[in-house]
Amino acid sequence: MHVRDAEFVKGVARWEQLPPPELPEVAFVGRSNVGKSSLLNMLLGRKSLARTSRSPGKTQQLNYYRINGKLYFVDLPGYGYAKVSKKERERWGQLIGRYLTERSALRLVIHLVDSRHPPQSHDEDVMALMRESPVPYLIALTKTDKLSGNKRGQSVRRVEQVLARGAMDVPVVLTSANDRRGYNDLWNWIRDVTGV
Ligand SMILES: Nc1nc2c(ncn2[C@@H]2O[C@H](COP(=O)(O)OP(=O)(O)O)[C@@H](O)[C@H]2O)c(=O)[nH]1
Ligand SMILES: [Mg+2]
Repeated sequence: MHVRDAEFVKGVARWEQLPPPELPEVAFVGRSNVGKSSLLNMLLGRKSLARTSRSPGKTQQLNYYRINGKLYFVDLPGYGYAKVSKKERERWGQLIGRYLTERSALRLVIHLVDSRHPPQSHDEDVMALMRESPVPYLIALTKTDKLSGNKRGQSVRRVEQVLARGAMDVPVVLTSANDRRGYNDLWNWIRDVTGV
């Protein structure tokens, strides 16, 4: 995929601030430190786009990036910040929960899970939400360059087992921002669901 243009558009902290649903949206969600910024930059062929928005408090916002004028990448606030108060976490849950299940422009949710660890309780929360959502959903295992071939297979099976408990049949894609693993798979999914 040739990314000619990738620009930060806005940060959204409340439902009313969402842009008009005129472009297809692909959302990225995952615990802080899972490698979300790195994976976004890998997909966009940029060094640091996913860090360049300067709006204050951006970690608690949905950050919209317009790609080639044709689709939005939506970087959801990383959950699992120890510093966020319970009240903020609840607000996070409400906005994100509603976004993931009700947003009409949303075509695909990419949930990042660290390949080195079993899914955490917050990961299972996202899976449970997506079980109730009509939106196509896939799991991207991150940082797979840190694992041997065997361990990569184990990591996929571990996630599949958790998904199977919820009777969920969801694609699991191995990715790495370091060696660009998963680049073609992810773009193929994105192209399929958005038609770009
Ligand atoms: N080995 C390896 N490290 C990674 C990879 N992706 C991210 N990291 C490292 O993980 C840490 C968190 O990455 P970042 O993209 O900022 O995560 P975010 O908090 O989810 O946005 C940084 O130290 C990155 O260098 C990867 O694919 N492989
Ligand atoms: Mg980040």
